[in-house]
Amino acid sequence: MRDQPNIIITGTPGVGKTTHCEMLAQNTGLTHLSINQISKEQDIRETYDEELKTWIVDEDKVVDAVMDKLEVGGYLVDWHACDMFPERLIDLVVVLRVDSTLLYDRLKARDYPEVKLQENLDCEIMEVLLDEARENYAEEVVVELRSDTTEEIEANIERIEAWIKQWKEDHANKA
Ligand code: DAT
Repeated sequence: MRDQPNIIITGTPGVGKTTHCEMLAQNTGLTHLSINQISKEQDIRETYDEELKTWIVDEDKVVDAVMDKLEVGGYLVDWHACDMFPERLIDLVVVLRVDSTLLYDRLKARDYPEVKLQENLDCEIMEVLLDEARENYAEEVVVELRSDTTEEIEANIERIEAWIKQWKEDHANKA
């Protein structure tokens, strides 16, 4: 039995996952689990896609690397995919969404190559991550939140903090 929840913060690259996870980690004491960072540190990157200028990670190895942590609970999983984590270990899936013009500007600032930029814009417009979350988790576990402005970040953080508080209360009552 976990006494802290696990939350996935997902969405297209540039949507604000890292920003949200860092603020939430600071405010709530949950730990930011950046899959990007773990895949670099543990060398679970598989191949380098020259055209997209990006590493493809081995998802089975990602899950192996974080399973023990998720079993304990208290993690904010930061990744642009959510379908590989066991449903029983995930209590909330937050799918961040952004206006495509704003996303274009954020990715342009990262010097993404044109093909990678376009692929990510398509991913956002086609709601790929939202569909993936809805296909893999129960309806009540998936929350879609806007991340266009800093005011929205603040509102999202407040809302997720309230959810964490409620989760802890509910689980304390059950214990
Ligand atoms: P991700 O981790 O999803 O790739 P990020 O947190 O690194 O995204 O954010 C990318 C950039 O966009 C970064 O400069 C912060 C900015 N940003 C993210 N969410 C924002 C928001 N809701 N309002 C304004 N800027 C935002």
